[in-house]
Amino acid sequence: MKTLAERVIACCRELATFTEEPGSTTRTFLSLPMQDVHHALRVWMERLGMRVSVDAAGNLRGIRRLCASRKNYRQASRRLLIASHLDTVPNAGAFDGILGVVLGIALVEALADQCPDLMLEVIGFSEEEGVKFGVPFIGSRALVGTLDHALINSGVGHAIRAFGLDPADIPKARLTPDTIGYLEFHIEQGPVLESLGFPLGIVDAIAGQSRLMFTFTGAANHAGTTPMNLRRDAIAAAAEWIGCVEALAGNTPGLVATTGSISVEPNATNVIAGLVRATLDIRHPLDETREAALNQLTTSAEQICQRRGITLAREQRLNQAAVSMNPHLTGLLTQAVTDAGFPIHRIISGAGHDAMIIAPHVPAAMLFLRSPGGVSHHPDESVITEDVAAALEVGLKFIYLLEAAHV
Ligand code: HGY
Ligand code: MN
Ligand code: MN
Repeated sequence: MKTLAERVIACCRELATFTEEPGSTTRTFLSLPMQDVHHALRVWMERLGMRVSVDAAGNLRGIRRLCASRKNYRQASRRLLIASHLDTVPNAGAFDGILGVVLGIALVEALADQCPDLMLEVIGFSEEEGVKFGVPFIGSRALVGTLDHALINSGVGHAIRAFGLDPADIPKARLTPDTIGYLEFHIEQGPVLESLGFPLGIVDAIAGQSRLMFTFTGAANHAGTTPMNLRRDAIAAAAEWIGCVEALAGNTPGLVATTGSISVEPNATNVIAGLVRATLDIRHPLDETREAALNQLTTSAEQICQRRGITLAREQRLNQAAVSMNPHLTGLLTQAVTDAGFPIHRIISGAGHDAMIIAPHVPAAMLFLRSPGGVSHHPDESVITEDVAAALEVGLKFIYLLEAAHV
């Protein structure tokens, strides 16, 4: 299994070179480098006898239906999805998302001429991070029918057509009734497994998250002639609010809140800023805590703006509830980890994943691999070969436990 694990890592690292930004890894929704990723994975999947397609949301889909070694092998009547995302954040690492897709294909190869009575479908989702349009989970939402028309009629539809696909076909991407389970392998993207010295973690739930844009509109003016008490400085207002964001999250156990992007107009040294757009990404395992914190930060922004004569606008871009993984499937995954001889650690994911979109519709389970240095969304993101081999071993055991279980 170690050789296959080495090939998985080498494949992820090669795919990381398919990028919009030479010298770093940036691959957004249906960008040109995504064509290269599709081609590379299609070659591998077709060599394994998988039937490969790209659905209208740009998801790459490979199905293993038949089994060469069993001539009278009837087509499996139950389908297991093994999936994750192919897009990345800007200046990303080589494993976030893509590792889960490549591991799915490697599992099909590891099965070789074995014939579990399960159809395996490996899916590489087209968009999970939400970088290009500020809206995440476009690929997986197509499977559960929550891609709204406003989104499709916006730039998303244009990008789909530019990729050679037809948005009118998106309904054909929906989950099929024979789907009995969803399994997502993913790097932990945090320090917990490394701190324990464990290769793998079993996800119990994925924290809920809200993503918003706050716009602070003041008055641009001359930096040299405008007295301090006569200013409506948008940067000063946003900066005061961002301090509140950090303070609230620092004082609320389990809450994380981030302003990851900020833009300024007119953005000149000698001009008082007239407008600031600041994003907010806020997450917590409990929805009521996240929502209460978001309300408190909205009130803080309103109070700061009123005092400073600034106009505030707030645009919600994502309001994703926390999602628990399926207890039965997670139990099988736990059994598979135990049978493979690895320690068990149950974990809540602070990062969002496609599994949270699929889980309300299909029993879903997630297996984390250790993130050395706890680093992710960064070029230093990595995995350990032995952990990848462990994930493959667990994946094979999980497939047979699922086949045997009455789901
Ligand atoms: O941002 C996240 O939670 C994930 O990396 N998409
Ligand atoms: Mn990510
Ligand atoms: Mn991810």
